[in-house]
Amino acid sequence: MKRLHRVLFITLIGVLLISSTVLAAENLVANPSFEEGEAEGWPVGYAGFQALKSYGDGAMLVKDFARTGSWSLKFYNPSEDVALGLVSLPVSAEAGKTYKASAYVLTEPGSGKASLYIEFLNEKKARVSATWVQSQSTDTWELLEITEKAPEGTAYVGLIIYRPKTQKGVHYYDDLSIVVVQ
Ligand SMILES: [Ca+2]
Repeated sequence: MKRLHRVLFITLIGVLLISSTVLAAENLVANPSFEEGEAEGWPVGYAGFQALKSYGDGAMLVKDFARTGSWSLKFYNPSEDVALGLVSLPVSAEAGKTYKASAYVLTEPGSGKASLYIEFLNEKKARVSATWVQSQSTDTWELLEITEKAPEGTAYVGLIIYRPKTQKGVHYYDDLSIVVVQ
């Protein structure tokens, strides 16, 4: 009986730990798996960054590959060489808190590297800071992750999936997230 109590107690602690982890890991990104939007169009909850202004400029929702759900976002070579970037809609953030941004990317063989940025913005939604990681460009779904403390002046956080015009080819993105880690 004593042993059973101990097992129950350990199980209870385990359940509590798992619950708190799940709560702590709430994803702040809207439409993180790209399941909302128009086929071969634009995902709901994102805006174009820099040269990417409209449909057909090098990014679209496709069903060719998906890590979860049915859809992913495809970056491809548009008619001319341009940088490609999509920004998640900024969500409220607090200076001093630490945030982790992540995304999965699948690279077509022979393509360049894909990048993920975490961006902190002030109250006017102007950039306070941005840091980034680059893919290894493997041919399986690769996790890109970046963890940063929100600097002084932060009011919002967002992520950017980005490819400079020197990195050509085809990349698929799926399962984006921003979580508070502490
Ligand atoms: Ca998806």
